[in-house]
Amino acid sequence: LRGRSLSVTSLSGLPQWEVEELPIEDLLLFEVAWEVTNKVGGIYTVIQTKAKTTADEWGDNYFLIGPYFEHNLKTQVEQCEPVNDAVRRAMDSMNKHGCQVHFGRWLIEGSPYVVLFDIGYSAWNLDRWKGDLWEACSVGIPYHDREANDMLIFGSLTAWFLKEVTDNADGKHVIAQFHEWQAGTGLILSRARKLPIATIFTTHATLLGRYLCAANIDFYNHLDKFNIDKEAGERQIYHRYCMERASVHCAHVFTTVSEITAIEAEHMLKRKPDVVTPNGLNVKKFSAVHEFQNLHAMYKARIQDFVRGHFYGHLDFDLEKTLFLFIAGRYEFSNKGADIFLEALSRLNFLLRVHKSDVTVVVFFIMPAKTNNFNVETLKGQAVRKQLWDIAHSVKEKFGKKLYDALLRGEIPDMDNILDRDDITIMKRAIFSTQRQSLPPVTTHNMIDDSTDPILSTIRRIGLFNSRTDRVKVILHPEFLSSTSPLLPMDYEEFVRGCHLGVFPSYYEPWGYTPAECTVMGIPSVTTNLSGFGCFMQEHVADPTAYGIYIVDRRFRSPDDSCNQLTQFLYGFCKQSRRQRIIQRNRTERLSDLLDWRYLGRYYQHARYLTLSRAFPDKFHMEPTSPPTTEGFKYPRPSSVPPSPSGSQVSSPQSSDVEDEEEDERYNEEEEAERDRLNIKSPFSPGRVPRGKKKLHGEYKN
Ligand code: G6P
Ligand code: 1S3
Repeated sequence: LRGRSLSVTSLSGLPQWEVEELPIEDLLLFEVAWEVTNKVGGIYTVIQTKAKTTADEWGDNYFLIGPYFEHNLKTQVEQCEPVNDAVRRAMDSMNKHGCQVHFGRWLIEGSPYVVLFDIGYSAWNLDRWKGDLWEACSVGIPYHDREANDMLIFGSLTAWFLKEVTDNADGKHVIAQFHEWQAGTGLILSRARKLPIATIFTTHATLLGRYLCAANIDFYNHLDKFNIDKEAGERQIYHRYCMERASVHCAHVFTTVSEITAIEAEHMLKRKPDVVTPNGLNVKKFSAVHEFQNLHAMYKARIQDFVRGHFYGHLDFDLEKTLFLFIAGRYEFSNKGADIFLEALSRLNFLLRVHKSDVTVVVFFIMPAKTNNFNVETLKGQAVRKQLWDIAHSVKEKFGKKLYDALLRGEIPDMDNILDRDDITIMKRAIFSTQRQSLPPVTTHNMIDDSTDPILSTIRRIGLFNSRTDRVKVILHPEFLSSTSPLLPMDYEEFVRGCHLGVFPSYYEPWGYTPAECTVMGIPSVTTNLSGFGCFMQEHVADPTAYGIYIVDRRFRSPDDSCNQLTQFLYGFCKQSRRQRIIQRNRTERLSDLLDWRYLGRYYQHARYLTLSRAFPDKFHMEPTSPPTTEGFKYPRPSSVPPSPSGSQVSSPQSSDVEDEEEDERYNEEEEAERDRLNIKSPFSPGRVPRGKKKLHGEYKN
């Protein structure tokens, strides 16, 4: 009988924690998800960012299972032969029986092994497998739901594969973790066939939660009142909901990504999750703090260039006093909070105008919708900018040459005549060409559903048309960003770094990676107390606002009050000085340890141990104990922020005018002191490590 053995580990600034040590050499771990090598949404980010820490821990005994798509395989996977005997035999057997199973290393950090099933190739089994599912749990899938049918094939292949693996596992115990309902059928069938595996089911959102919230229902105040079977039936997702619910109840261990989704799952799926596994990121720290600040300046310059082109002829605002805000993600208008964001922007526009602020706000909406490519006006803007740049450059060259020649002759040139008539004419023509009859466009693409698109319709209603008097300008970019775009050639990470604030006032957001990604890049963001991330930050940071995490209350306030609160956050942000923004970015970046998989991965470790102890109680023993917790640990309020109530009302680093050197010095000392405080005051900290020394295995090393 193997007892629970623990080891202690730590990450700077955070309390130490215990890790359940598993006999990895005697185990095989499989993680199953539709998004393995296949980017659809947030689950891809979970799997891809977590791969490194899991592969580091599990080595060659870790495998990801996903669907095969030719393009994904060619671009992301290096094919190879499996070294593991059980996996090789399972693949051989399936391939011999008319399946196509691919194997290789996924070319991401950690390069984990992937097993990919060709769904189309095995589709001829569909009817038989529908019968199997019916026998296992009496769930039928209608023929017209192509996605659910694909998931059944995927699940059937997974269960088949796991059967072959366990037949050949040579005494090794198998853990299989299934993500979301799409992978759930594999779990249901494995359990119905009594395969000797320890299972975990992880939900990243509930089907009903997503649907009900999108219908603008007051979801969180009625959680216990829904007739969920009826709701699922009315929305024609009854079979999917059954697949989801069966997966949840078949699993030895059920997990979800946040406390708020745990409550939702209890009501929508009728099982309380055993473990909450918050989503992390693969955090890479720069050795010097100023490096990420430099990146901000560099990428901001690229965004400024784009804005110069987009607003040509209307560039009567100062780009040095222009803030870039953005919202990004799946286009779910109200779930992602685009509705209240637009309303708040309209109020912000009013406030900036009446207070005669010299700040301009340019807001990007990066949400993919159906389009017919870029529109002409937008492309023209960038062409005009390029033309002006070329003209300025050639005139500058001529000017420079004349100046140089004059200096060589020992003369100061006659400045009035240094430009000839032709130069002036070219420049005048260029200025004339920048005149435009229309306002700078609100969208960069030709939208297919232009008249019914919810963002555009709202913009029409609130009248944010990018006119000269507007202090808030809006740009809808209905396509994900790419460094090969002819319009805005930046990838998402570069774009985020160049912006000032990410705004994600979601109503339905089980976790919410977008604000988390902002945080690790040192960019402040707005989130809500209905998002998993927002609740997590509220729990672990004493004054999130001071760290650049603005949490809108969408749970206990009316929509109008939430919108006012958001407006106040945005207006407060606009009032900050550059120095205050720099200080705030430093603080935001400091929270990234909290979001590191090296820290959050322990919840997955705990879930794995728990499932082993439930599936194989005679081999793995676990004392009844609660999951790992950081209860009581909070990032303290930064020392320059005064105690509440005044401190909690202001949104930013407090210093009044902090532009001189003395203030810089004070700031640096304050930073140092805070870092120390984090180490000393943590209730978990066993003692202070002397500065300049690192504690390794209980010993101080230089
Ligand atoms: C970074 C750079 C500074 C730059 C600043 C601009 O901190 O290191 O050189 O002045 O960004 O900040 P802002 O918030 O105005 O974009
Ligand atoms: C879901 O993706 P979504 O954007 O549809 O899963 C993500 C990963 O767990 C999570 O961050 C997000 O909130 C969910 O909504």
